[in-house]
Amino acid sequence: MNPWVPFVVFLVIGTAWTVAWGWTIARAGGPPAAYDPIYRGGGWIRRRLFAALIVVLGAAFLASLWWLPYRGVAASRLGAPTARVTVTARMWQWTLSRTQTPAGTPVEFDVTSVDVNHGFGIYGASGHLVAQVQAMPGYTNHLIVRLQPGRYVVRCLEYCGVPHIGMLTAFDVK
Ligand SMILES: [Cu+2]
Repeated sequence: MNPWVPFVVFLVIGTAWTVAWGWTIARAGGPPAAYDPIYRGGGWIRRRLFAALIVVLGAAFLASLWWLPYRGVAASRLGAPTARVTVTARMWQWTLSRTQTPAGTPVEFDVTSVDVNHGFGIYGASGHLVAQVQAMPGYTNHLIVRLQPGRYVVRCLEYCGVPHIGMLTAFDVK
């Protein structure tokens, strides 16, 4: 997308919004109105809008559980992992227990760190981020993914020092 498009959209909407507010404020002259009648009328609408918001957000929350990357959710969606890769992060390198994983089947990455927080990011051949999880000291995060054949690059997604940019490795999916 052309980067000017969101800028122009923001500018047009922001200008319209500002003009609308300015126009409303300019028209709102005279003595202050009594608060109670306004609150009684508006409160009725607010309570119903709030209830509707709770219903919509609750439904969105429940629907989004399906996409959560947590181990149980991912395993129920993709199936039980058939391969496991232990991933250990340290400043400033990755150690993978294997550098080749099977294609088209769920693979579990057990990710931890021995020093500081790192971000385990798997990038596909076209350079886009496929999956990611935090690499945390004293804790193991589980990432279950099903990958297509190809070479994948692992980059650190959490700034962990000056050599952070060079903290990468790769593995093959066959
Ligand atoms: Cu890093």
